[in-house]
Amino acid sequence: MSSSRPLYVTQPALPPLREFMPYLEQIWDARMLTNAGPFHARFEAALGEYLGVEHLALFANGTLALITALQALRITGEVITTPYSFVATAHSLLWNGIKPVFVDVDPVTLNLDPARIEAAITPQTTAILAVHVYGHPCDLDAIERIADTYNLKVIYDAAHAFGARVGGRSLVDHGDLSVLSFHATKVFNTFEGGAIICPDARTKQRIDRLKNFGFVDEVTVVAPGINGKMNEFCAALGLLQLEHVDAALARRAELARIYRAAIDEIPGLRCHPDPVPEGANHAYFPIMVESAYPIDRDALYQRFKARDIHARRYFYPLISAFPMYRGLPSAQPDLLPNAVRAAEQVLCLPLYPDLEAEDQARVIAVLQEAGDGDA
Ligand code: T4K
Repeated sequence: MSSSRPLYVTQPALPPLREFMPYLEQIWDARMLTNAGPFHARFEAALGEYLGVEHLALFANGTLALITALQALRITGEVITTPYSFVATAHSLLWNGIKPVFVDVDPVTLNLDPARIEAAITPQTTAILAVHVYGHPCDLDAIERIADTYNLKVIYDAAHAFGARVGGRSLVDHGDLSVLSFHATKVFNTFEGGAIICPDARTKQRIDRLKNFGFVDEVTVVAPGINGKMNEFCAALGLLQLEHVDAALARRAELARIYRAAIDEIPGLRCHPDPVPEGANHAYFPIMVESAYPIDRDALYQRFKARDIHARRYFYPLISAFPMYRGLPSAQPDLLPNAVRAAEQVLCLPLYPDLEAEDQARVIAVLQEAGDGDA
């Protein structure tokens, strides 16, 4: 007998509340709520160890981390980026007075297409802001080659990439800086949160100052920094979440395997990407609804909605279609055919560690019925 509860694209993974209570008691006792408290220090160290990186700075959320990452590298002028992402990616550029230059995505990975980057470089270009969309790696080598050739910085928006690995190494350990999000909807959450992974202690020091208003000491401010600090509640939760994240990743992989096996049998639907890269974190489960399927992506989205299943069209509309971007020459849809197609075809299905087998079966049944042409 199938359930009829509403299903969302994700549901935050949380540890048992009883496990969190001792952490809360410690915060209450210490009365240290934020500004680099003891849990902040412990979580930062434990997270670095988990990710296999030496230097990182915690943030209140991924967007503030992105904004600060650009400031930390003193990025100005034009930055090459992708239209196929969450809007925070490009907004971080506008917040810094930087002009985004959109470049189309690769049709297979849906990440920034390195083959199209060089043509977009001008004397004003200072950096590439690429996104590991759905946690799948960008073409790291090709992007690095271009950055080296043209003396550009590389920032990876790795908001989706927690726990993903490439060649046995953490995916966030690439580029000049990588930025994580620990938002409630992410693979690893601290309610709200984020981090910048950086190459050395000096860069970390600069980032730590920038996220604390630019303070160096009680009386010295060296930059117009923002308030990007992670508080003790979120840091304590993060510390505890680390104990559970491997089980959550394993459960995601299992659910993804079940989806793939079912969807491979349905003509007109394609799992993205196919095959799934080695070391994937299964942060999302995107499918492409192609023309051979009896109904289009939006009709399928509505059909799910009518059954209280809230799949999401990540990422539609494209960032380049929003009012603050669509006037840019690089935002013209005919220059971004692969991103436009993806925005029309992709639907992200519910995927989270607590997704019950019967609920996943409900999702698959909708795909099968619509695929059979049933009304
Ligand atoms: N770069 C990229 C590539 C990103 O994807 C993001 C964020 C960022 C940067 C910025 O990082 P942060 O500043 O957020 O740390 C969500 C998230 O708000 C956003 O974090 C995320 N990307 C984006 C892809 O998705 P919405 O507006 O789609 O979320 P919302 O509230 O509709 O949530 C989706 C579903 O999740 C809901 O239908 C129900 C469920 N849900 C959600 C929340 C917040 C829960 O069950 N519990 C919850 O607490 O943007």
